[in-house]
Amino acid sequence: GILAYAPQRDPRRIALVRIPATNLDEGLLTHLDRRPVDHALADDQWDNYCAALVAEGWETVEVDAAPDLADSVFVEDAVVMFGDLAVIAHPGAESRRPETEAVERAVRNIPGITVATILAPGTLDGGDVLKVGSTVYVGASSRTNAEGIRQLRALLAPHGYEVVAVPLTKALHLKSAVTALPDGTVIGDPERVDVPSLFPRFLPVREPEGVAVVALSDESLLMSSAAPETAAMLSNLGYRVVTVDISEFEKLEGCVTCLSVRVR
Ligand code: CIR
Repeated sequence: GILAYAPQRDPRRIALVRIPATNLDEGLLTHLDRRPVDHALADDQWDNYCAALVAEGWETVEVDAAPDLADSVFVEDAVVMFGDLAVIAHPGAESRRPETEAVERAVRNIPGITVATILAPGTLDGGDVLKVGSTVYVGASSRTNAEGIRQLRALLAPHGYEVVAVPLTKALHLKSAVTALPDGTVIGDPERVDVPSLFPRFLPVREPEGVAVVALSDESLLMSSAAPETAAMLSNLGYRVVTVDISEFEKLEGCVTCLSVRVR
């Protein structure tokens, strides 16, 4: 007869993404001068980015489009995942605040997710939050304020995470300056973080676009094709590196991490 022999199913690996707005070229700029954005190319690059996630075993879930929210494609800033806990951000830039509503809706549709929210006067952008194991580095940036950091610390304490706040005056977001390899090594530009020695294992990289890596699994990384030296260095360290061209998003101070939220 047929025995109750449940096949081992892989847990769903979901990545939230959001299609670029029609006014993408009006996205906020802090450190870069405005350069023309090629919309058709941006759409192609976004498709390729999503395809790269799918090819690596991620299921992409689209947040409802927000055609008039220029920065909405940078979905990472609107929510941060800590296992089953979703923390809805309160973006530091006023123009980005309407982004969170549909992101929250999308997150609530995923079974098993609990939702918490950063509230005014607290501000927090997801791009300022870097998880390394149970340590959560948070950039005190122009977008994330002390109250936002306090709220995140209080929300995460019962879940066993330690929030380590990091002064950040030379980059837009913490993750525009540093990200983490699957083994917990923090890689980034020592010139763009105020105090690089705050990170116990720090690997400096030279290319500006090389600071951003998305850990797709324990052995594979997603990176921008604009950082070939860094890609070669990381592949020498034993990682399989997948690259995507995201030039149009880089013109708007976005990077590989900002274009998706990995639910994990
Ligand atoms: C902004 O200024 O908010 C957008 N133009 C770029 C956001 C990039 N997000 C990120 O680094 N996490």
